[in-house]
Amino acid sequence: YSTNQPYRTGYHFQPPKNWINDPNGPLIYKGVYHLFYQYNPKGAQWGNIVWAHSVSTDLINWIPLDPAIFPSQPSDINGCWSGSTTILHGNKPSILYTGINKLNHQVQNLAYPKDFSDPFLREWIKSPENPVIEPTSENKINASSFRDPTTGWLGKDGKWRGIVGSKRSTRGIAILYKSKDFVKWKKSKHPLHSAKGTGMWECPDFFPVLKNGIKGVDTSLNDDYVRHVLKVSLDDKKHDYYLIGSYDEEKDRFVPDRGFEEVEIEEVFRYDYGKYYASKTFFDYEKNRRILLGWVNESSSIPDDIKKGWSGIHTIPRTIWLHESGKQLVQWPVVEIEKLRVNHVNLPTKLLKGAELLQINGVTASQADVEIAFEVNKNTIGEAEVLEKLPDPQILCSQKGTSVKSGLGPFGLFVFASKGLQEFTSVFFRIFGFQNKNIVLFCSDQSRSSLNKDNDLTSYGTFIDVDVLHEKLSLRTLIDHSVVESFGGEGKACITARVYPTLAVNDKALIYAFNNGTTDVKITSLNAWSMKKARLNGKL
Ligand code: DQQ
Repeated sequence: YSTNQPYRTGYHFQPPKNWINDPNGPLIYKGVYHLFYQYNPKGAQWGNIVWAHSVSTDLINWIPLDPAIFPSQPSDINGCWSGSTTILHGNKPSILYTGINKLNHQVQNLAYPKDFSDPFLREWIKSPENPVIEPTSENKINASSFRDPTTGWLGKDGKWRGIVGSKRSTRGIAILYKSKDFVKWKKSKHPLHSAKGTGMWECPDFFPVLKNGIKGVDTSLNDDYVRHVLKVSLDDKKHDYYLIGSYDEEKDRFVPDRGFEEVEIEEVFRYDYGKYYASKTFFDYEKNRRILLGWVNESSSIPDDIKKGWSGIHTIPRTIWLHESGKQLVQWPVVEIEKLRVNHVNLPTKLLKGAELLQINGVTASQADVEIAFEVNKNTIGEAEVLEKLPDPQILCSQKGTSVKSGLGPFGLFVFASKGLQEFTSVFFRIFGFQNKNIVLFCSDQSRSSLNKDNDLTSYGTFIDVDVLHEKLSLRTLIDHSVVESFGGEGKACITARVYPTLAVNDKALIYAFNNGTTDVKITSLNAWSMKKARLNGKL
C-alpha cells in the first residue's frame, strides 16, 4: 500500500495494515493489558476473521503478538468471531468466543492460555469440549443469530453466568447460561433480558457500576452499592445502546429503569452518537476502574479503503462510571493519554463575539488534544431559539449545521480546517429554549470535512444534559489525522467521527474556536496540546 498515508492515526489503536473490527476480551493480567480484536489477515475488508492480539502497559502504546485464536477445529473452521475473557478462580484467564462451525452455525467455544506464567499469554489452547454451547433443535435457537458471549460473572450460589446475544423474529435477546465449571453450560429458562422490535443483539456487555463515585468494580459484584448496566450493539441500527437498572440475582433477570419497550429508541442512551460499535468493558483491578473500548469504522468508500490498505480503528480507551444523577454514564479518556501531550497552549479567558473566529496556534493541528469551556451570560439566555417540540437531535444538527445562525450558538471548534475554510469539521453546541427550560444540542458536522464527496459526510448529534445557567459547557476533542473523538459536558455525551480532508492534511490543518451565533459567549478556559505519536503495533 501507499506510504503516503495522511489518514493513519498517530495515537488511536490500529494495526499496520488490513481490516479490524470489534475489540475482544480486553483484560489485565500480571500487570499487562491485553487487547484482542477481530482482524482480517488478508485484506482491508471484513473476512477470514481471527483474534489478533496486542499487549500494553499503559493502554496507549501497543506491541503486536501473533493471533491468539484462529480457525483450527470443526467448531470454528469458518471464523473466530467476538467474545470475552473471564478471570477464573486462581487468577486463570479464559476466553469464550463464537466459532463459525463447518455447517456455518454459530457456536460458543472455550480456550485457555497454554502457559499461565507467561504475562503475554501468547499461546491459547482450545478446550477439547468445544463447542461448549451450541444451538440445537430442542433449544430453538437461531443458529445464525447466536453470538458474542460476555465476560462471566459469579452468582452467590457459586455458579458462573454469562449471556449470548441473539434474536427471535425481531425480538432482541440476551440468552442466559449457567455453569459450575465454565465448561458445561446450561441454558436458563428465561433470558437475562429481551426487548421486542430491537432486532439482533450483538456484543452484549453486562456489568455493575457504583452508585456513588467513579471507581470501577468487579464484574461479579452485586450489592446495595451498585446498579447494573446492559449494553447491546443493535445490528439494525449499528449503534451501541445501554440500559441502567437492577440485577435481580434470585430471578436472574435484569430490570432496566427505562427499557427499550418503555421509551422511544431515540431516548435510550448511547455510548457514542457518532461512528462507534461493538464496544466492550473490562474491570482494571490494578487501577480500580472500568474501561471501555470501541470500534470505529471508516467513513471512506471501500475502494479507498482497499487503496490505503487498511480499515477500522479503536477509540482511546475510556474510563466509564455512573453519573451522580444515576441516570446516565460518563466516559472520559484514560489518564495515560495525557502522557502524549506536548506544546501546551493556554489561552486566557475571552469573550467570543457573535460571528467571531479565533485561531488556536502553537499545536500540531492534525494530532492534538483540545479542551475548551464556555459560559453563557444569564442575561442573554432569552436569546436562545425556542423549540415548539423536540425533534430528533441528529436531524436538528444536520438541518441547522454550522452555518445557520441562532441567538445562542452554534459555538465550538473547527478542526481539520483548511486555510480559507474550504474544508472543516465542526464540533459545537446550540442552546434552545423548550418548555421554559434550556436544552443543549451537541453536534459534530462532517458536511464540509472533505472536498472528496465519496466519503460519508453525515452529521451526528444528541441533546446533552447540562444546565447552562449554572454549569460551564465543556468540550474536549481528540484530533488524530482522520479521527475527531469528542466529549461534551465533561463526558456526558461522546461523538466520534471519521474525516478525510484533502487540503487540511498534516501541517496544513488548522484549529479554530468559533461562535456563529448572534450573541457573545465567554470562553472560560482553553487548553490545547500537540499529541506525540504512540507506539501502535509497529515502529514508533
Ligand atoms: N462482529 C463479529 C460478530 C459480531 C459483529 C464478527 C459485531 O461476532 O456480532 O466479526 O460487529
